[in-house]
Amino acid sequence: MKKGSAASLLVVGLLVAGCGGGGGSSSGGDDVVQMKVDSFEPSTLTVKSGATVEFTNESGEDKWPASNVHPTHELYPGFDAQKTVLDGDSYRFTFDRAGRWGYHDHLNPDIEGAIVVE
Ligand SMILES: [Cu+2]
Repeated sequence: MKKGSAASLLVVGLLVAGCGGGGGSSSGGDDVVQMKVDSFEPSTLTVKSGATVEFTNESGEDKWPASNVHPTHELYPGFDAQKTVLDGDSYRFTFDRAGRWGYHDHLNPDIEGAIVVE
């Protein structure tokens, strides 16, 4: 007759304290397009469907990112800041339609870029 031995379990409670505090760098999950004086950087940005792209104004001037085609912006309705984005400010838009979406600076339509949504 075998005698069962009672195994004692050592329960070790591990507290995993996430990644709190610290110096949070600006490496968020968003995709970023920098709006420069005379260009968008990168000029073409590829993102996954559903991604939110942040257009940051670092130009020192007013900017207005909007879908082509100027001036009606009907290529991708909704993709339009609809107002001036001031220097240091930003505009965010969530892309959920696959395709290649050309856009421009509505205040300076020669400045163009594209968002490729996969
Ligand atoms: Cu326009």
